[in-house]
Amino acid sequence: MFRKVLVANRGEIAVRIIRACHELDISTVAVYSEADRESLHVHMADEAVCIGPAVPARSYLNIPALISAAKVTASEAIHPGYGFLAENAYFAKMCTTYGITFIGPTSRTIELAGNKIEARHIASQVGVPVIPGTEFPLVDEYQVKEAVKQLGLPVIIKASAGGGGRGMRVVHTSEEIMDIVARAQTEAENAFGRKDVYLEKYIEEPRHIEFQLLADSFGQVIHLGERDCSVQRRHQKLIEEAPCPVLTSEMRQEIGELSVKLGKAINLRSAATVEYLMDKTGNFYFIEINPRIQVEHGITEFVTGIDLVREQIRLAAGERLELKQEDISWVGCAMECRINAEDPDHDFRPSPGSLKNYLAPGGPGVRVDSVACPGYNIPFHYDSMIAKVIVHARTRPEAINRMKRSLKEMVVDGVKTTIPFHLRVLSNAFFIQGEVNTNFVQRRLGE
Ligand code: MV4
Repeated sequence: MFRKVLVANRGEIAVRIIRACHELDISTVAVYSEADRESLHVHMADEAVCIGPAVPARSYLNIPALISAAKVTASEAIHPGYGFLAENAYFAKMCTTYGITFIGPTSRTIELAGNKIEARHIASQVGVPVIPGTEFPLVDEYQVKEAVKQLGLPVIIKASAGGGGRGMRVVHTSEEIMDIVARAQTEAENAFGRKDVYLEKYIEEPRHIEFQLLADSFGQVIHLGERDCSVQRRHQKLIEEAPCPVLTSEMRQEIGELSVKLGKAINLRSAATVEYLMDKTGNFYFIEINPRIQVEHGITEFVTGIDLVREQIRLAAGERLELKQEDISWVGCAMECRINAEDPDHDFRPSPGSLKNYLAPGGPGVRVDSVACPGYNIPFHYDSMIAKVIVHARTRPEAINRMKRSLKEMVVDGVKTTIPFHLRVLSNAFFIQGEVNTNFVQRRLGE
């Protein structure tokens, strides 16, 4: 096992990783920008290194600064968390070049996952259902027109290097399509450095369901079931739950096994998530694979009892998966609300500033992952999530009830937060019925 791990991230995920390391008796190194000097992750780690100014490009995205920090502290491994460099194949490669273990998949797997056209191809080869669409980057008008004839409108144009909702456009009429393709290519080139775009049939009002994978370096891959992340707004997830309220155990097993096949096909190790859309008739379609720990991993931890970050570290150290698929079972229902410093009454605009009073909820079945405390100053340079409230209960109605109780107990003074929004969702009749899809917030709450 590693003696020392550097955590290349900030905020609640840095704290989460430090906790997992300390439970494994691993010494920790925090890195921080000038804006995070007083942050909780800096206090909790055994050592801390300042890696640059607040602007992410010069600190948390600064590869030479991170590799140097790992070298001077004699760290044997780097955990990238999520966001920042977590899906940067070049960073994973640089870690390896400098003799540091990257706690995540290989740079080759990250590259594959980052190429959506390639990932779709591999998925369909192993029998994972993919959304009907084009198998190659779009090149000429004839090809586009033929594809639209086959698929029918509406279609969606996606950047092969995009993901998480970035670089997508829905097309409703065939007259506009060539203009939109051209614009999408230019945008993709500017945003991602690769201009490839492809077409898919547009799925209306789908549920967003993702399967958690764990893999070791000996080719063993297991799945830990799914999370329903349909409650989101402008591609920002707001509430996630496990299990998905409408999935049968037969479907879980079928899609789980297909996800495992895909994991094996891309030589996965560590943790990853396979994302699907589920249409109104219950059909599943693969959309992308995310080779990282995700924000919402805690709900899977609650229902399976498995510490995913601990597993990531063990697996990166070359240990075997101790659990077989038959050993995995799911208990109860877990739900997560992301508490953001945003004003839900004003289009969720950021509400940065200093916290005055702060009190996290507690009690049975409640977990709060956060770096907030009274007086904490929320830097405007980074994302606005200040806490994740995660609850676990025997049934979904009990989980909803426990979440409402927790959010009412929580005190966050000094900034606007998404708490009132969450309380509205938790009392919404459609949500209570488990009737959610990616248009829920817009359609049912009029946001
Ligand atoms: C789609 C889609 C409908 N049809 N693809 C958005 C995030 C990215 N991972 C894929 N996304 C979508 N792809 C087809 N063919 C609708 C979405 C989508 C969405 C997906 C998941 C969660 C929230 C979403 C919100 C709007 C659109």
